[in-house]
Amino acid sequence: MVYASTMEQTWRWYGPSDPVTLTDIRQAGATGIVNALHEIPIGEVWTVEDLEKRKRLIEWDFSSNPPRKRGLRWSVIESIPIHEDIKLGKPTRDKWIENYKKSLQNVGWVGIDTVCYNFMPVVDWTRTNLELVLDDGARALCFDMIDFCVFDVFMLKRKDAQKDFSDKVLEIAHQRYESMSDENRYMLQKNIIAGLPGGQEGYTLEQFQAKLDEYKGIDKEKYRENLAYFLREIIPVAEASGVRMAIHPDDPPIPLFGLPRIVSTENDLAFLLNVVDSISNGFTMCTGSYGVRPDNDLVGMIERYGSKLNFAHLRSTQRFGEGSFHEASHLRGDVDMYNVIVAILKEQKKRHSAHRRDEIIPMRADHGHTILDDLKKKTNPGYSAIGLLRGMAELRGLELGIIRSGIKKR
Ligand code: DNO
Repeated sequence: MVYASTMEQTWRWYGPSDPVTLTDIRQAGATGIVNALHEIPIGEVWTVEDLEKRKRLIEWDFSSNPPRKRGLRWSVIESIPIHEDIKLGKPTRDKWIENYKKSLQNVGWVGIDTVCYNFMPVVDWTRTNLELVLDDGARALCFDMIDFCVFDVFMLKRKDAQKDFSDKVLEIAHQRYESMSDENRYMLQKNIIAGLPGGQEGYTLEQFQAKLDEYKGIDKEKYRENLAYFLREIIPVAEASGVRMAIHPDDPPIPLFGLPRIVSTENDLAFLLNVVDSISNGFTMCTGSYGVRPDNDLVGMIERYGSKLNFAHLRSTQRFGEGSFHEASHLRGDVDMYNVIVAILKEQKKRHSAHRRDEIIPMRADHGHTILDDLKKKTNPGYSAIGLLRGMAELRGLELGIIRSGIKKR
């Protein structure tokens, strides 16, 4: 049989208030936990004490006497959010960058080796509907360009917003806006700007507009410079601390609200990986985010930049209409999951031959459908247990099949 190691199966846990428990995650077959100290205000230092406390909670079960290991390790932090002053390139950024460096040193000190983060301005991941009902009755997250246009042009009334949409989208959006109830309009606003789990912050309409205004004058080039400045500062510290950074792509990978987006394409990736050439300056291959753009060649991106692939979010999306998509089940939709996994496993083999210590790449099933019993429960959108369990089970089965049949692109 061919030698090949499997990826590390991880699961995003939102902390003690997550309805999905660590025991559930263990039973789902994951061995790695993806977690963040969401309670720490953006920009503040993550202390060794706080990190160790959370690590103990994740890795040890104190309900038994004596306490025993749960069989889970805190493998990835997702995310240490970046203060807006850094993104905006304000003079005060240096103070926040110093804090970020301290956090990374502390992360390395407690033995966590991967940090996922993003450089999206103002909004983190964005969806217009968190409960799209699919034809099998499952609920899925959705980004509908018409609804997005309704919000941007007719509710937020952003200056010149109509220039960002086609005439067709504008016309349908206008009709839809007119026919929407106040409650539906409120729900749409809430979905877009009130903050999704793990995202940055929530805003009111006025706060949101004020945030957007701060970005006036920051175009793509300037924004790239701000990211480059940040990377030049923090990557050497990450490297010295044994921490691998994994930048998450823009979700969705297109400009929103006239804001610059710089992690959406292969060209963007090439730019940022080039700023500092280090294994610590790596990326998250989020197949669902990059995969929304038909011009992104996911398999090629892994083949070309795999040595810097530090984390994988495996999920698929289904495009529809003009720029819209919903989350598909993990092996369906637009993502060629078979060849994505082949490419990742090939990268692991290369690392094995090169005796790299980070041979095993952590992956997690991302954004499951809400199905079965979870339809009756309160869950974190995209992160209900059963949907993710289904996704993870499908992915691990596919991975095993690929390994047993010799890891060949097909
Ligand atoms: C959503 C996630 C994002 C991601 C951050 C990474 O499910 O993929 O919130 O965690 O963008 O910084």
